[in-house]
This record gives sequence, C-alpha cells and structure tokens, in this order.
Amino acid sequence: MTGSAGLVILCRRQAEMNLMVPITFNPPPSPTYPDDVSLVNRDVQGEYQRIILHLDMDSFYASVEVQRRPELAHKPVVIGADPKHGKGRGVVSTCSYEARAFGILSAMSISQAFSLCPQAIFLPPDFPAYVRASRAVMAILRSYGYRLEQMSIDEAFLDISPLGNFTAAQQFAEEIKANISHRLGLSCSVGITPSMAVAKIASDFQKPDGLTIVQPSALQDFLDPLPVRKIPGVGKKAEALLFEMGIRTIGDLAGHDVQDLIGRFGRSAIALHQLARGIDGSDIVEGREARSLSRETTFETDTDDLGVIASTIDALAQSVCDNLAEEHLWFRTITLKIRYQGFITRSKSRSQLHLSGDATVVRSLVHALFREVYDGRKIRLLGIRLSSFEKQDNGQVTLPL
Ligand code: TTP
Ligand code: MG
Ligand code: MG
Repeated sequence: MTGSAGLVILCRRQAEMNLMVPITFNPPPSPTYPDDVSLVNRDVQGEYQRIILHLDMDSFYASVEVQRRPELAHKPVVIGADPKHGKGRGVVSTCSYEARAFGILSAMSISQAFSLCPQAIFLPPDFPAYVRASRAVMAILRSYGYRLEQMSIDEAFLDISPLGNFTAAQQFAEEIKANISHRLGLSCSVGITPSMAVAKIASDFQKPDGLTIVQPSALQDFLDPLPVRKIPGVGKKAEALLFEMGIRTIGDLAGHDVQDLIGRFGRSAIALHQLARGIDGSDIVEGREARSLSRETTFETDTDDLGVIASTIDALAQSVCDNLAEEHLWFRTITLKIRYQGFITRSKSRSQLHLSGDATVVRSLVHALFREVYDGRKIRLLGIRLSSFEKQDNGQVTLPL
C-alpha cells in the first residue's frame, strides 16, 4: 500500500519520534480560513486544499490509570465493573493494548473479560480523572488556534487547512503527539486527510501511537480494501444488509450502483456512497464540546421490580444532569437504553423542542420513554444518554415541560 502515489502511511513510535522531532513547530499565529465555505472545492483538489486532522487517545481510561500508576505499564489493565472472580455483571469500559491481546474489548461483559485473562488488573472507572485528562488534551490541541471540534472525551478534529500542505501537516501532527506525550505521558493516534470521515478512519488505521496521512490522490487506494464497518456510522445492522448485497469492502460499496443502494437504505445511501468514494463535505463545528453524555448501570441480578427500576432511573438522571451542569450544557435529545436478560438491547430517543438541563425534566422524560418501551421482561442494564447540546450561556431559556 505504501507504494501508491501520494499515499503516505506513517507509524512513528513515540520513542523514535521524540528523538526526531524538535518541539519547535510554529503554526501561523492566526490561521486564516476562506470566508465563504461554499467556495471551497471539496471533491477535487482545488486551489484551497482542506486538511483535516483527527486525533484519538489510545486506550484512554486505561492509559490515564497507567500514567499515574507506572507499575501497571505493559500489563493487561481492564477498566470497568468489578469482575467478582468471573461472576461480575457489568461491562468493560476499555482496556490496555496488552489486555486486547487476550481478546478483551470495550462493551464486552466483565465476566467474559475475566475468563479471557483472569490475571489482568481490573480497575473501576475514575471519571473525574478522565475528564481532567481530557481537558488537558483538548487545551493542548486548542493552543494552536485551529478550528477544533471535540467529538468525545478522547477525540477531536482540527481543521489545519491553513498549513497549506501535507508535509507541514505531518510535522504538525508529530509535534502534537510529542507534546501530549511529554506533558501528559499519554499516547494518541492521528489521521490526516482532506475529509472528516476519512481522517477518523485514518486515525484508527495504525493504533496505538499511529500517524496515518492519506493524500487526496491516494484516498481511493486507501479506502478500497477496508471493510465497510470502518465507515463511521456503519454499524452491525447496516453491515449485515450490505453483506446481503455482496458488499464487503469500501471498494465494493464505491463500485455499487447508487440507485440499488437507495432502494435498500433510502436517501441516506447517497452520502454513504459518497463516503465510500472519499467524498465528505462535513465541516468542523467549533464549540461543540461533547456529542453525548451518558450513564448506565448493570443490576446485580436481573430485575423486573418496578420500584428498583424507578429509583435507578432517578439516580441515573441525577448523575447525568450533574455532569451536564459541570459542562455548562443544555440538551435537546434523550435516549433510554434497556438491556434485557440475554443481552437483547432496546433503545428509544426523544427530542424536545426546548433546551433543558433540569434533572426533573430528564426524570419525567425517561420514565415516559420507559413506559413506552418496557415489555415486562427482566432487565439487566439501564442507561440514559443526553445529546444535541448547546452551551448554557447562549441566551436561550430553559423551559420545564
Ligand atoms: P475509544 O476511543 O473508543 O477507545 P479507547 O480510547 O479506550 O481505545 P482506542 O485506543 O481504541 O481508541 O473510547 C474512549 C473512552 O471511552 C475509553 O477509554 C473508555 C470509554 N468507552 C466506554 O466507556 N465504553 C465503550 O464501549 C467505549 C467504546 C469507550
Ligand atoms: Mg480512544
Ligand atoms: Mg475515541
């Protein structure tokens, strides 16, 4: 793959990088962007070349734990519920790459993780520590002055188009990686391409501690062999439908008749087909700090006790609203997740017209959603997610229901 013209795939390990990269890279003092984004030719390499960087921290919660407890370095570390010697009922939040070698994954049940690697170090999550580390990472990224959109606790996009070319972009990425490593003792992976969707695919391409740069002329060569599941937004269901149509790789998707795709997926297939051809006009939206905030809990034993369920909903609502207040956000959309006995999971969302940050509002919305979704079976897990945020200080009024 490295032979393709214009495709640069780099994977610099931190130790190698620190020797190579002087920490002296100076981006332009105030990056300039075109006034009218509609003038930007996004599909073909035009005069204004978009250069988008996506950065995602490596095994984030686990790495924060290892950073503050160096004796954990190079060991399998699993963050999540208490495994209770294989009888624990919660899930894995994340784990170190050493633990991944045993087959442990995020969202796997903790008892399965325990059976795969009983000698792993199992730690409960310490959310305040991860939020502090996240803020420190984002502060470093913001310090360069480029447009930034934070996508989750451990990832962000930067529009580094003002750097002008991919060589400068590469130096910049090496500088950021070295900076985060020196200042915070954490590693991350970076993807750089002309579009947001492909930058996200690229940052994941050589994890951990990767740097993957895909220049415009090499986009299709990079995308073609990848499984369709790598496209952001393509989950299990869409993957299964695509498989039925004989589409396994992004290249298969790019070569497929778009009308046939529309017949199966509706109008959203147009964007999907374009993504497969490396075309993604999404723009970075600054100031959007978090895409969603969520809390979930796994019951010690599966339950259909409505009293227990109601008080769990209230506690989850309070916890997620405390988090919302800390972030000075209001939300519009709320999602309830119910996992029944046997891991069958259902979720339902509701968007409200008015912004809100009130725990009473959240509680009544979740109780209403619960009444609509619940089918009387025993429940293993309950979760609440808030999304579609706005900053509290934007002059809008919070209205109770
Ligand atoms: P990710 O960036 O998806 O994962 P990661 O940083 O742990 O590992 P990778 O090197 O593959 O990027 O998620 C960031 C954090 O979000 C992760 O450290 C823990 C949390 N998280 C959960 O709590 N549950 C989940 O199912 C996932 C995927 C993440
Ligand atoms: Mg990550
Ligand atoms: Mg992430």
